[in-house]
Amino acid sequence: MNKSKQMIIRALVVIVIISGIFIPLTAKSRRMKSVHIIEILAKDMMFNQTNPTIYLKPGTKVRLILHNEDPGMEHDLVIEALNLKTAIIKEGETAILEFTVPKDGKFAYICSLHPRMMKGFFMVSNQQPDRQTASLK
Ligand SMILES: [Cu+2]
Repeated sequence: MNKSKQMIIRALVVIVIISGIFIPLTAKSRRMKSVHIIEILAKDMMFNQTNPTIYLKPGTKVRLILHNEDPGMEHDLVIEALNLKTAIIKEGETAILEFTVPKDGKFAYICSLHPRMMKGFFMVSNQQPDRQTASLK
């Protein structure tokens, strides 16, 4: 093997090592940036006071953070159609659901302990703007 071939091989090895380090990093930071955070406060037997409709696009990565600030009450958040549920939490506790929005549709979210009073909807569509009507307080 002559010297120039050795140098080419060495350069290729360096490129492989560098891309092996950086590609996973950039992919990871892109993933983290695109997570859509939804904060929901369970209080006075409601989610965010109004059980808001939350608009999402299919494929959105969601981190749903449920806080319970309802004295003496336990709550959870269940999306039956997507087979998702938080733990049942007490006042002062927080539960997190992470999921990828799968498809177009209208999906109810409820508190399984108070499904009549605590019920809202996720509207999933590419037509809707990617906005969140839910506000924390
Ligand atoms: Cu409840």
